[in-house]
Amino acid sequence: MTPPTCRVCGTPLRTFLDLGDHPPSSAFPTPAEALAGAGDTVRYRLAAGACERCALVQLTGDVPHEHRPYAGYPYHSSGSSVMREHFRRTARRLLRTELHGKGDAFAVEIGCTDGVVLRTVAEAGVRHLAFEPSGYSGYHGARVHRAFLTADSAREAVAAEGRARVVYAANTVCDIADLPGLFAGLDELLAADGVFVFEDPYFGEIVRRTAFDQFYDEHRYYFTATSVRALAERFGFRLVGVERLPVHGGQLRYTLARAGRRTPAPAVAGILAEEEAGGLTDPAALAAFAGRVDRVRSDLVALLEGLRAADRTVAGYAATAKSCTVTTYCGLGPSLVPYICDSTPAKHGRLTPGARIPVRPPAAFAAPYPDYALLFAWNHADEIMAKERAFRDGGGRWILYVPEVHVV
Ligand code: DWN
Ligand code: ZN
Repeated sequence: MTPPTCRVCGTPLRTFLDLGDHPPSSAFPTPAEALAGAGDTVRYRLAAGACERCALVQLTGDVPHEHRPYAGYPYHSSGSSVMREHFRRTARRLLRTELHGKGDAFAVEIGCTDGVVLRTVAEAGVRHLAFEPSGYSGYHGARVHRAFLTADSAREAVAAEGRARVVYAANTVCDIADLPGLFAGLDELLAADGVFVFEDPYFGEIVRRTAFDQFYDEHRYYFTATSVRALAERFGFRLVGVERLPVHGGQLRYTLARAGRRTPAPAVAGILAEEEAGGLTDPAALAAFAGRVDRVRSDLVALLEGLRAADRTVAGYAATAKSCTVTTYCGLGPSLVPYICDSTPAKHGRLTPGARIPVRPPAAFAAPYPDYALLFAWNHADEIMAKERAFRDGGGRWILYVPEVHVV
């Protein structure tokens, strides 16, 4: 079988992780659909590889949908107060550094973080537009162009609004299979001295925390500063800024400018050197990561089976996209995790993809509290554990599996 090749440069990939066949992470069937053998029956091979030439870590195979199944897509970034504040702070930073005093500046967001960023930008009187193909309407009044950013859609926007000083994206670029198409759109859309600022899960943190659940169908790419530098240069841009972010399990925020327009900040050389020294995508490091992932699976299953044998009650907390990877790879079903409580109304009364664990509203968590709660939204642990203080005070215990299986 021919080895998979890099989606950007065509070089053979070195596969380092194979988690088996998985359902789409956002396919939450109703009980009736599940009974009829529908809703979540599509499977794809969840495996990841590193490009030997451009260092881009990526899913090695195709996924069931080239773009997210946007009809009824159930993810809303505003589900977390920490994330809402993060996006407000980000918008204020962009206003201060890139948009302040820039006359009739125009700011664009790809994907829309529920409109939090653009509403903050709009309140400062800056023209704005979101390229967001989903039909989700809760964008708090932000101006949304229901399209993917491509050279054509960019030309349309420029004809109407002029070129953009800033294009921003959060948790979106890693989902976009056609990166050459994205950069063609950016080239049409960005002003000569404009910047493209985007943030995504950092592969360095995924490896450091053994956060294997960050691998799922929507995340096509797992960026590093090294791979983003190569990507930028391939399309006439340069990596001129990089910033570590604590959100979503550890992210990097990248700032790209057109070649020759800005001097790279010292932090760029710093992280590139750190990645080089750390051998982030060396075969041995990646094999060790895969070994740790296997260990998490055996430890988590052993813990849950032990709790079941001791007649202790367990519930899942937050039916995250990531949870699909964990339940599928570890073979967790309702016999080990009888239900998951989640704050997304679109998921209530449905079953999780593949594992078919019932999803219940948040109120079910305390009615009555389980003995143990398996936290699938570990990236929001501080916020959730504070909110659910009474669970812990009443003797409840949290099960976490990042960076290894442990109970708090
Ligand atoms: O990359 C992506 C990230 C940004 O968001 C998307 N592809 C899909 C999604 O991934 P996720 O579902 O793993 O994201 P979160 O933010 O880790 O989890 C969101 C889920 O957790 C929602 O179903 C809501 C739920 N949740 C909850 O039930 N109670 C979340 C919080 C904060 C809570 O308190
Ligand atoms: Zn490549």
